[in-house]
Amino acid sequence: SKEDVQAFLKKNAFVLFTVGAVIVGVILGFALRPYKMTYREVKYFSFPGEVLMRMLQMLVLPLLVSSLITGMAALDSKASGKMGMRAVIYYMTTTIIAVFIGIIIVLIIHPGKGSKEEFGKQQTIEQISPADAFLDLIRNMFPPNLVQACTQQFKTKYGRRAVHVTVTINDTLFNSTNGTQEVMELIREEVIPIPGQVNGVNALGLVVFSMCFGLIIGNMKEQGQLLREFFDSLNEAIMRLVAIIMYAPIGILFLIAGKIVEMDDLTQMGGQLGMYTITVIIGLLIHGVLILPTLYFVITRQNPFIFIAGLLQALVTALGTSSSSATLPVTFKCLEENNRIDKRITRFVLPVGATINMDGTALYEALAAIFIAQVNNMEMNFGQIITISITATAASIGAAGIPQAGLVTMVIVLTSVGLPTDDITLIIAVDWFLDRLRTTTNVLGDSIGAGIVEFLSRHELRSRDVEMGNSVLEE
Ligand code: DAS
Repeated sequence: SKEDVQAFLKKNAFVLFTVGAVIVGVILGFALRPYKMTYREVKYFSFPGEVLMRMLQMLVLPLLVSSLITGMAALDSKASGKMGMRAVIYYMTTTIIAVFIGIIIVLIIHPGKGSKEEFGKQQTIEQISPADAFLDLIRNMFPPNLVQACTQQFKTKYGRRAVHVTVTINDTLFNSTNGTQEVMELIREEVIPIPGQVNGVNALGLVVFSMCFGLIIGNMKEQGQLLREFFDSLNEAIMRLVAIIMYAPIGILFLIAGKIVEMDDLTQMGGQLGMYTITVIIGLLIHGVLILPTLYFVITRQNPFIFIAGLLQALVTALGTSSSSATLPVTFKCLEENNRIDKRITRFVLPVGATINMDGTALYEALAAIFIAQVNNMEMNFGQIITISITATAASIGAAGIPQAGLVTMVIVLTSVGLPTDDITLIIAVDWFLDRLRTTTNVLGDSIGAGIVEFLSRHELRSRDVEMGNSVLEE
C-alpha cells in the first residue's frame, strides 16, 4: 500500500541514495570518457571521493583498536575463548571454500590460452622469495614497539627500482637522511602496501596487540575499570563520528566515476583477459550469493537475504572504496543498527575479520595464479594446486583491507609454485574493478560471520547478561 511504500522509502532512503550515487557515478564516468580527461583533471574530479575515503580511513585504526579492546574486555576469557574459536573456525572454513571455488571455476572455464602476446609489453617487478614474504607476515604481527607498529613499510611499484624500504615515522617526519628523502620522492609517486599494512600502518600488529590488551584489562577487575570505560567511550565517540561521515555517499559517486574515466579501454581487452574477468566474477558470485547465504540459512534458519539487505550500505561502500578496512565503520553501523547484532560480537568479529578473513581475496588469488599458469602454458599438478590453495589462504590473511592488497600478496602464491611474478602485470588492467568485487565479498563474508557467531554464542551472551544483571548491551 502507499503507506508501506512510504515507510520503506523513509527507512531505506539512505541506502537507496547511495545505490543511486553508484549508478549516477557509473553513468557519469562513461559519459565523460570521450573527453579523454588528463590525469590531473581526473584527480580533481575524483577529489570528493578521495576525501570520503580518507575520512573513513582516518577512523579505521582508532575504531579497530577501540572496538577490539572494548570487545575483548567485555567478554571474560572463557566466553571470548569460545566465541573466538567459533569465529576462527568460520573464517578458515569459508576461506578454504572460497579458494576451492576459485580453483574449480578457473579449471573448468580455463580462460588462459597459453599465449601472452596479446598482453603487450610487461614491466618487471622484484622477485620476493616466499620465505621473505612469509617472514614479513609473521614479523608484522609482533611490532617491537609502538613506533614500529606505526612504521610505514612501502615498496615501490612495478618496473622501478623496486626497493623494500622501511621508513620509520621519525624519518618521514624529519626526513633525517637525504637517502630517505630520495626514497620518499620515489614513494610519493607510486606505492603499494606490504601485506598486513593499512594506510601504511601495521594493522595485523595492532589487531594482535589490541586483542591481548583487551583480554588483560578485561580480567583486571576494578583496577581495569578506568581503562575499560575509557575505551568504551572512545568507541562510542568514533561510532558517532562514523554516523556523520556515513552521510557522504556522494563521495562514492566521484570515486567510481573517476575510476571509469581513467580505466583502459575495455574493448581492447584481449579475449583471455575478458574471460578471466568473467571467471572471477562467476567465482565471487557463487561464493557471495550462493555459499555464504546458504551457510547462514543452514546455521541460523533465518532468511539470509533479509540479513544481506541490512548490509547494503556497507556492500556499496566496499564497492566504492575497494577497501574493507575503510568500509569497517559502515559495516559496524549496518550490523548493529539494521541487523541488531550484539555489540559484544561485532566488536570482536568485525575488526579481526576485516583484517584476516578475506574470502574474495583468497578465491581471487588462487584463481589468478592458475590463470597465469594457463597463460604460460604450464599445467599445475595436484601438489602445486595444493600449494596454491595453502598460499592463497595465507596470502589473503596477510592482505590488508586496502585497495589492491590482494595483488601484492599474490606474489607469495606465484613464487610458491615457481610462476613468473612479472605476469602480475598481465592482470593489473582489470584489477581496480575486480578488487571492488572481491572487497564486497570480503565485507559480506565478515558480516555473515558476525551473524553466525552471534547465533552460535547466544547462550553465552544471555547467561553473561543474567550474570551481569544488566540488560543486553543496548546503548
Ligand atoms: N581490497 C582488499 C580489501 O579491502 C581486497 C583485495 O585487495 O584483495 O578487502
